[in-house]
Amino acid sequence: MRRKALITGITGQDGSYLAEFLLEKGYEVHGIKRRASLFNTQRVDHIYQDPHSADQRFELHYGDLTDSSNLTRILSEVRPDEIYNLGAQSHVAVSFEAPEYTADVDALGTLRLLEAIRFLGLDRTTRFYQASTSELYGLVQETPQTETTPFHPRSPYAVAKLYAYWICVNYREAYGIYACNGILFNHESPRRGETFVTRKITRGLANIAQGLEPCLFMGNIDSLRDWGHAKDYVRMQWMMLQQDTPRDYVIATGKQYSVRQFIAWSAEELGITLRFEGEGLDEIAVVEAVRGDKAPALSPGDVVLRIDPRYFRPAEVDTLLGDASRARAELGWQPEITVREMCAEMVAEDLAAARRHALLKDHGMAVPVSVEG
Ligand code: NDP
Ligand code: GDR
Repeated sequence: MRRKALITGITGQDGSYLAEFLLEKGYEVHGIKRRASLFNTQRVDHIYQDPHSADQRFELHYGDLTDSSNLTRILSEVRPDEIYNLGAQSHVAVSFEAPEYTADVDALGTLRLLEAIRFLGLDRTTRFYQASTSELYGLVQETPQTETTPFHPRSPYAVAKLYAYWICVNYREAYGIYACNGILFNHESPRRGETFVTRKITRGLANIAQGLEPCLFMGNIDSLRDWGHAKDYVRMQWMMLQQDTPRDYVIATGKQYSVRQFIAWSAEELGITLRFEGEGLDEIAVVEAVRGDKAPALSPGDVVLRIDPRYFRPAEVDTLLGDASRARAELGWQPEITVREMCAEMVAEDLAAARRHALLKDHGMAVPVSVEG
């Protein structure tokens, strides 16, 4: 019998990589997709299979984590061996603007799935992965952070994810459900949403280099993160569900860099040397030199980055650094893609898109450029 996986958040960054990974492993992959006025399936279009085709192994179901009747129906139809709960309102800054919705999706959505597992009598057969997060550590109590570091969430997103973390542990202890939390540190890729910091930088600088945008406006560029590649992290999500006993694991690279450093690397990939000048709200990044043909719109002296306080958060997570020793020792996991390799990959894809858009613009066509986030 082919194994069946159900992924919430399949249209997101991780969902798309995980779906690819599981299809390669021979799984039948089901995904829950929200109804929207546009298709919104760009990240999974390349693996989409027509429902009329014979031997269909990839299927999307309309659904929403705020709707328990619909979740229960999908679970009863699919009866998956493994559920990966990746669906979430996943943007920390947005969670301050939509705290109640974030709690509904990220916290109660997890409960709804676990209850559906119980209600349908899948508690002995279906394994459950919960997308937990390093944001749980928030105001960090020790460095590096491990599975035993105390939590101190700093946003409505993180508080909602804290509920989801504990309800997962609780259903494991109370009902014996195979449920585990992957406490994942930031992970990125060319498929990262445009309003998360790394993608905002690689896409923004590529657009500026091609003359599509004048300047990047950023928030706290002193923030420190432990960034890995999403491809390495979804492999670990699957590995976690293959153990005899469910357990929670930190997934991280163990290396930490500032947002400013990521900006400098991204600029280097475009042949631009940047100089940071000024302090606080007056800090800017100025082009010092341009090499090669990737940034025809830029010259020395151009200002490509300014600070805009609108991107500061009401409460910030200043520093995160993970220790994935448990995952390494028990599962043999370690990341294969370095942050520099990832940055190069992201810039290359965003530059290719920016070049296409510049060509369209030259021919008088509208192109998507600025994003808030
Ligand atoms: P994305 O934001 O790229 O994807 C989120 C997914 O959730 C999208 O498919 C989105 O659908 C879906 N979704 C949002 N709201 C709902 C809803 N109400 N009902 C059903 N689905 C919904 O996130 P990532 O792929 O980056 O992250 C995956 C998970 O891992 C998330 O839970 C995130 O919080 C968590 N996480 C991510 C980390 C990271 O660094 N990437 C680190 C730690 C945890 P749509 O496409 O329609 O918007
Ligand atoms: P984060 O990711 O909040 O860590 O949550 P994000 O990339 O949004 O921010 C990282 C850090 O960069 C700072 N920053 C900015 N961030 C954004 N988005 N835009 C800016 O202009 C900007 N300027 C500075 C932020 O303040 C922050 O310190 C991500 C999400 O994927 C969560 O779902 C996940 O749980 C965590 O990672 C681990």
